[in-house]
Amino acid sequence: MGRFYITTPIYYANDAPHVGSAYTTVNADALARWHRLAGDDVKFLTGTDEHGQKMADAAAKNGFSPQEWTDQVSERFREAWSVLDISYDDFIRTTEPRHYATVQKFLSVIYENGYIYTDVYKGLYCVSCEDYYTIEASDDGMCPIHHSPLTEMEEENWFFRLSAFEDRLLEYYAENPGFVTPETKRNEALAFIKSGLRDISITRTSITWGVPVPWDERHVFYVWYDALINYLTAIGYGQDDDEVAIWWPNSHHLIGKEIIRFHCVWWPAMCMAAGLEPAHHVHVNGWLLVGGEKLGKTMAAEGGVNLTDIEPIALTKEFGVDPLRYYLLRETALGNDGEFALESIVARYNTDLANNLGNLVARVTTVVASKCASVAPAPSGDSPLRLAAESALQGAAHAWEDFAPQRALESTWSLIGATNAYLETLAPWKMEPGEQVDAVMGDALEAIRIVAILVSPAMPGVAEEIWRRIGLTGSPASAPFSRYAVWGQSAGGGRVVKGDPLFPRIKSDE
Ligand code: ME8
Repeated sequence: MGRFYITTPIYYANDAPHVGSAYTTVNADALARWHRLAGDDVKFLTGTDEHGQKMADAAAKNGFSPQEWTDQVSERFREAWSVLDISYDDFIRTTEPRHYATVQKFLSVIYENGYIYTDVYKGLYCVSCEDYYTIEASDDGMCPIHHSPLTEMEEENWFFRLSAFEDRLLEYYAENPGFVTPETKRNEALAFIKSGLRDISITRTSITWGVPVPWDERHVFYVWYDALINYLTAIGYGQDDDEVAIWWPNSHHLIGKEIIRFHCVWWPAMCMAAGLEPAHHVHVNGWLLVGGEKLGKTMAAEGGVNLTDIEPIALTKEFGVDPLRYYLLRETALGNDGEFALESIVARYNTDLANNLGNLVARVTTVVASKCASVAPAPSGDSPLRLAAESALQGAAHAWEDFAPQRALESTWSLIGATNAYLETLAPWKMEPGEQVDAVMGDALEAIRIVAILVSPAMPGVAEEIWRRIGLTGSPASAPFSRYAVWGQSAGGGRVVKGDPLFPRIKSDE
């Protein structure tokens, strides 16, 4: 049995979740579910990032204190994740006392190790990014991501000696080629390190909404510097060394590509400065785009898109929870950018879900009802579908291990396709009740059983429903799949139920 500690970025609690935040969260959830299915001991962490200028501004604009505001918004994230069936084990808020304790402890170690010093900082700041830009990196004085004017800031701050870690980071990357995936994103991080690292300002005196600096109470930590440490708070850094020793070497951060620099440069350097190995692995996802632009809250606020079009709960009402999850996992490789469009959700739904999966389950349950008196026949040992099932299982397992839900689902759908083709060739619906039809349906039911197991990380609700319809007890998510998803495990005899269509077709506008 392995261990798998998966984290999402902690989302800014300045505004409600949108489908971009749901994208990373659903992917992390499916990966967590796969690893539980594989029999691993899993810890899945998500949460909200609640400090910083942006939060203080959003609270003031809405007439609340920062704490009142983040209480409300953080709750909206929990609600959205509950609707989306996100199986997190821990939800962290950076305003919790446990986080303050870990941040102060971790940063005191770095301070004592001599990597923090004081100086004056001057630069161009983007409040939406909570980040400084050099004039060269800016877009003519504007933020290259938000296209809003950058503000000149000058502060006496505490600094982290990031420049001291250039060589050690390069060494670490060389020794750990799988630290950042995919390769293109690893190269981006490496290019950044090789371009030369400047020390970073890690505290603020301009705001009070943050974690106080233990050795200088006039300052609070800069929001990014406190946020990254959440990954250690959740495993008890400073409180429980055993927990850290168990989980940290098995840590996987899933992040969006705009925060590579923080997670792949700053964060490993911070860990090194504190005498801790960096996280085990960072996987970088691309962006969901609308009209080529990153889909997000700022965009909605600027009127670029209709907020209701990107609100996850509204989308689940329109398409269903599992179909939305399926779309987010299946449409784009986790690492690439992809255009988000309601028409593509409809197309995926009608093709993959209604025509392929839904149709397969409907056909099989209907024929078993009419030709086998609704009792599931047992599978045969040497069915031609056996090979298709074994190869789908193997393909899916490798893909999930590689952080490639899209490929895992393609592999799963290859078994759905093979089973539909098998049924079309043999046309059991034309056969008389008897041994022949029993043999075909026993094999088709076995293929569907394995499909239900393989789709369960992506569509947990649908998988349970299929399980029930093909007359099985227990759950498709019972681990470990290596024993469970093997051809010939079911003995037959269950009561098969014909239900309403799993995925009623959606009429598209065209
Ligand atoms: O950056 N496409 O929080 P955030 C894909 N608080 N993923 C998207 C997306 C899109 N259009 N929009 C957002 C922060 N995301 C910090 C993180 S971690 C220590 C601190 C996802 O609310 C993606 O994972 O801006 C991105 O990295 C994250 O949401 C940013 O969320």
